[in-house]
Amino acid sequence: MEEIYVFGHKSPDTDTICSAIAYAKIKNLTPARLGEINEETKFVLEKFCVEIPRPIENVEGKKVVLVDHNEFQQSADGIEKAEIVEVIDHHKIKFSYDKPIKFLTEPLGSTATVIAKYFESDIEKIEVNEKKKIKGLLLSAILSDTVVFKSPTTTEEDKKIANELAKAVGIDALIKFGIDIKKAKGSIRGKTVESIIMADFKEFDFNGKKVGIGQTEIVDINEIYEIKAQISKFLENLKNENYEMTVFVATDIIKEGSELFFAGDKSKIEKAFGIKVVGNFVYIPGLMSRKKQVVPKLQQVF
Ligand SMILES: [Mn+2]
Repeated sequence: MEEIYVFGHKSPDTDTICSAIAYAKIKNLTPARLGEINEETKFVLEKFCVEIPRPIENVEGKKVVLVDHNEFQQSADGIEKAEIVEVIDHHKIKFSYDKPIKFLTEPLGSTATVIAKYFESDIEKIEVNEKKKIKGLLLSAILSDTVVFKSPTTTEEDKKIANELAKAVGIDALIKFGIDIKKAKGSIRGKTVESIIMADFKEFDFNGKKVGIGQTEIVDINEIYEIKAQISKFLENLKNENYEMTVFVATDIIKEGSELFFAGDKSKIEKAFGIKVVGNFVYIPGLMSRKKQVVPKLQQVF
């Protein structure tokens, strides 16, 4: 039988990797990844003794299932010439295809929630040890993508399903487990500015203009201020190479707000967020979600 690959977006995060593994298990497909996994995802895979999916480079001519993304810009090289058989996602829809396919999306906090919700009976059929692992991965992905339920993308369904999964996996202290996952990403000290910004970087097309937005979650925002000059310089160079605007969102998950750095038209940032900006970065209280708070606001001003 021809192999069907399941993968999430570039700069993979925990939801992308765990959703790909879980859905591949459910449907007997091959999980894959676009790029290196981060420290947080590594922690989760080790915790539940699950192998890292294999990397995939070019998917031209291959059969693929996309999870946790639907924009070609965030997908594998050669995606325009791949055969897409299915999409499961929770992001805004920017997708068209020349054939009817299965396209499952719901505005929930993670793709893992969508999978846990719609494939519950399939998951129950998995062999008991494997099932526990898959549920552990789905739980971790929900906690990660919702920033332990603090992100405004969080829904009641995310909380309900996460609690059910935690019970099945035998995790009592759900919030503590979530914070442990987030902390696994660790300090940014000692990392290069490029690796910090590019670890979770997505490209968007806003009215024909290319905008790149990176995000990192940290437990101590002061670490960001130590490297603010390098961040600005990196964003500026990156913009000049390839973008109309580049943005980097450093989210403090304890303080529940973000320092937003940018290179590009300042008035667009001021207009999008309704704030006055001095210089090229600004702290925005309550800003947690790129998808729900940064992307739609910026898109509107482009
Ligand atoms: Mn996601």
